[in-house]
Amino acid sequence: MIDIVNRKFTAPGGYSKELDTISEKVKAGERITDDEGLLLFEKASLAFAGSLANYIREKRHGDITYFNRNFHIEPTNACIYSCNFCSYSRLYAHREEAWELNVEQMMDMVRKYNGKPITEVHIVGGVHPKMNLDFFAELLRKIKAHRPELHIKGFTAVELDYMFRKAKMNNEEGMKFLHEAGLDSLPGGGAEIFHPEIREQICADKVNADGWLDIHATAHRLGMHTNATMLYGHIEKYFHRIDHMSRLRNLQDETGGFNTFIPLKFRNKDNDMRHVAESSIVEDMKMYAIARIYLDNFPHLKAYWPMLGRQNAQLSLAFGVNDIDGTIDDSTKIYSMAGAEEQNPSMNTAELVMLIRQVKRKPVERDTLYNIVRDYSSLDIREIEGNPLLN
Ligand code: V47
Ligand code: SF4
Repeated sequence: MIDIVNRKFTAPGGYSKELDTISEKVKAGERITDDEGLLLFEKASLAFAGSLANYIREKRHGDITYFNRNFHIEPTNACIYSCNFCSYSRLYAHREEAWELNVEQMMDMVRKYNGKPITEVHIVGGVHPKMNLDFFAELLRKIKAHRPELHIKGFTAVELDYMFRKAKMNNEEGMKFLHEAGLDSLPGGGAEIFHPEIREQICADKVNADGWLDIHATAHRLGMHTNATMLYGHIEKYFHRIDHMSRLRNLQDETGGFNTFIPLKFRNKDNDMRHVAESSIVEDMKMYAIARIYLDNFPHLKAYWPMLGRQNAQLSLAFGVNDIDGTIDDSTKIYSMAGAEEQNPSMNTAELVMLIRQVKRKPVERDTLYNIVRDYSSLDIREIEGNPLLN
């Protein structure tokens, strides 16, 4: 790690005074304002935002880059909602391509990992009108009975909002019920863009910003950790991104329950927003960098590699990102159907470790809550490849 505390990040052009103030604040560990966040989007070069973000990343995490070993279950792709950016939902338009798994089929997927050293199952899908709270509670109990130590990260606030309302429970009652059944933490999906100007145009019929935030606040109050996402790079303006991150930063000040922020790049294949161009890679890296600078109270920033592709995920490690999610297997459909870089996202541990090492960072396996499982930074790669427990 290079000590750059005293290095000056000089901003070019007409806004250099304001940008210099941001640089001073970052070096002093102070929070930037919403206006300053907006200025970074509008006026800062990628190099300027990136060097500040990398400074914060290295101060907090050094070269450590986390990954975890998980697998995904997608109970269904049928969904009562009709988000315009979604290429996944198959309830109405393409019924013949819809799937729904019963509890036993999902337990078969869990059993497939018997003896394999995964630490997390990630369960997210569409909002199926018939999959209710009791159905998912049964699944959670069965997973825990089969493999008690497996961390269950499941259900977006959108799925939970529907389940709770259908069961006539408030957020606290519903969350307690699922937590007692075995739900450990929540993924960050369903956040999209909170600002109503955009939310009403891209996903008008699902839970709104306050509803999403209340579900996460409720989980935090029960001692559960959660993630947060933002779907960016479509019709939103920069101030909508700042508004989104501001609501998250405020809630985090109150609860401290968020682990990770995950910017999700909008992909335009096969959905009702296919006429909207995708963001450039420069824009993507700037998004990561500004998120790292603005969200000073979020410990971690994740690049979801199946969406970005492997090389761009490597690049993001120089722009504030310190986590590249997990090994995953090829059951994840929500992105491949939207045109993500990786059509069959699967990487084994040796591949992930190499990917991180190639860009001179330290690969460290974590569990969902960022406890260190194993440091791979100096393990011989042949040792990893030859050991089924490491691979
Ligand atoms: O909320 C849907 C996104 C999210 C598209 O918490 C799209 O660790 C881009 O929440 N282009 C669900 N994105 C996935 C999710 C997630 C993923 C990885 C890790 C974690 C975590 C959570 O997928 C949705 C939506 O924002 N999405 N369609 C699309 N066309
Ligand atoms: Fe349903 Fe989620 Fe797709 Fe929206 S993004 S239509 S809630 S599956």
